[in-house]
Amino acid sequence: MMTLFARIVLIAGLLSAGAAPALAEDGYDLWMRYPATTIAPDSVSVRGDTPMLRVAAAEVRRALPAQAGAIVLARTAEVADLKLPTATLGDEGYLIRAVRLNGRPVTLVTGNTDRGVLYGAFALIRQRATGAAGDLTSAPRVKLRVLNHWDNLDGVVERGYAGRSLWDWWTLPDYKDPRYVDYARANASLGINGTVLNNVNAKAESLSPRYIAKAAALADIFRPYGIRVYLSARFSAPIELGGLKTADPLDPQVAAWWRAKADEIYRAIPDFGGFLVKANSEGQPGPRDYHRTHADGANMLAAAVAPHDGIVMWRAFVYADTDPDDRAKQAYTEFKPLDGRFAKNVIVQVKNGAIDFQPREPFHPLFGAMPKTPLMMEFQITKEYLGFATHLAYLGPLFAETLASDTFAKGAGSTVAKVVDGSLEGHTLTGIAGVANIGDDRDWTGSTFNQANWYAFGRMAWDPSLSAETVAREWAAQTFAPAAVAPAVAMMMGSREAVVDYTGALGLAHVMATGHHYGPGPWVSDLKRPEWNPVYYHKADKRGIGFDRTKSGSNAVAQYAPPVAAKFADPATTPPGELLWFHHVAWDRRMPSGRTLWADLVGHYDAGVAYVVGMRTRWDTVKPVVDAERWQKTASFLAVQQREAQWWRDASLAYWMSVNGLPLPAGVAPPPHDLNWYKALSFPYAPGNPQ
Ligand code: BDP
Repeated sequence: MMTLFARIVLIAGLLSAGAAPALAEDGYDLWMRYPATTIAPDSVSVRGDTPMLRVAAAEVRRALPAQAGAIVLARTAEVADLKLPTATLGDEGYLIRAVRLNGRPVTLVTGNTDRGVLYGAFALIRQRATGAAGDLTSAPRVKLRVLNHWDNLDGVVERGYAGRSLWDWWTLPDYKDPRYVDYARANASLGINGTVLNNVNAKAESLSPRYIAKAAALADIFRPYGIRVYLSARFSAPIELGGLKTADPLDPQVAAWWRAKADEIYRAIPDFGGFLVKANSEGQPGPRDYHRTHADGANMLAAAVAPHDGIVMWRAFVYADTDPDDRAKQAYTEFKPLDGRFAKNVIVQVKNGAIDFQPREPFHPLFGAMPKTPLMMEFQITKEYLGFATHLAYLGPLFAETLASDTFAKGAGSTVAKVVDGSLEGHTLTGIAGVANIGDDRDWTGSTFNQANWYAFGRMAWDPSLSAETVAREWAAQTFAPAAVAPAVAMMMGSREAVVDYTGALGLAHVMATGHHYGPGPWVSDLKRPEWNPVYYHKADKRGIGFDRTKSGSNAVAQYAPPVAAKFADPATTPPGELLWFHHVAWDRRMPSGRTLWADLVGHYDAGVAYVVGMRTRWDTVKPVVDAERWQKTASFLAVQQREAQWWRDASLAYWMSVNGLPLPAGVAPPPHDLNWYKALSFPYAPGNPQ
């Protein structure tokens, strides 16, 4: 028998031998991993006393180490005698500067409003945590920086892979989970200033008095953090909740019902942001049901919220089973003629690409095509088509690629970013939305690296010109120990391209399995609506592969400004990454790489898998400097990703070979199973797919 002492010695020995270098962590703290010893409370002083200034000061006290020096938070009006250059700050920007106040050297954090001070406080924390220094001035380039939660009232998150909804609708408004405050802190730290609480596939009940009270409780919690609450509105709510016979937007009773509903919401939530609407899309009701236009529908709702300064975010994600035209063209066809017909407080929300959040899509042709209408960007942060929460895919490069795309709407340099930030046409109502990847998992987003996608969305919504790498570096510096930063950034930067490669490169899209969208399904051809089938998108046959969107095909290219249309109309000038999006190309076409299209495609699949192998190797090198819990979860997920990348590659190749009858290039490993084996796989309980 071991003595007690011997046992203690043994346990201590075991612990130190296998000890993690840092405390085990579960990722709950996100990028706000503050040091244990924090600043002395009296080193931070605040001029003024409002809920927002109070939370700003509390955050700084909590975040900064004892040696941070004296810090003063104040609105610019309080420090007018310093004559600081504050004109460019607007009502959300901030300035951080070393100054002397009352003869004492201090770091001043200031803004024209409380909100500016709040964002400045978080910027100071970020600056110190990333080892940066010096004066800092910043103001957001986009006004509405909004998360879209696709959260259902039963707690299921549509396309959510990080657990259930954060909102416990059942216990609200009485019980206020402290986590709601942490959610608000995280968003405020990035400058996110709005959140749509419920799914765009909305239930009318979200607008019932009971649920308005629940939304109001959340709004109260979020308010000091500068976050406004919005709701998705079901267009037919006047029928379902109001007992009306119609939801026709031109019916006076319908308009009156919405006005009264808006008044009711604003009584409970005085700073309610407004409505987000998915209408006449994928079975949702809308104005088209009454032969009215999207503008008729949007303007009617806009009139209801206008007296309260609310807005309507009206989605352009529409395609109809009655329209046989190329799905990629339908939103443009429907919305372009409505340019100039939307009310002032309507902003049209357009997905980054014309189909649906694929790993790569050319920018949506509506950007640049509706000069008289403010257009809001919609990105998807949750990775519905990029490996759910399990695959490591940093979306910064995807966001940046879209924002930097040149629409040529007003000549060269008319980037999507300039459309979205309003500078191209002088719009002041501007916005970026991100479909949230947040759930009630301890780490919020299902994996450590998915936190970077929430982070990147927020930072790039604030400043669409930030580079993906800058943002990755910033995030990693606040998330990992210094020695892990460079390897983490190196893993992240190529990770989205790797997903493109192993799911289908060169402009392939919508080749995933049905419903849950988990894994490959390029062979699917039997779904009710033609445009639900992957074969509709890739059009692979014995001769070639790809969707002809030139004049000889659907002519979707004509929806772009002439220089862009000309570029996309010719396979020789179409970027290789978008080739099969616009062209049906022979399998033996010579590619810029010198290989045939077929050999190139195969090469991309293998490169994608190889990248994941490389990420695993790199992740192994940081084991000594990352806490055991986060290291292990990431390592396990990378192993899953490698297996699934291989599966995508093998299943896809098996299918393409069944179509083109071509052998694999020399030295390439054949898929280990035949096509039927891959086709037979089924995943009835894959997450994120509400039935
Ligand atoms: C698709 C999703 C679906 C959403 C839809 C939308 O598969 O769950 O409802 O987009 O954006 O990507 O409305």
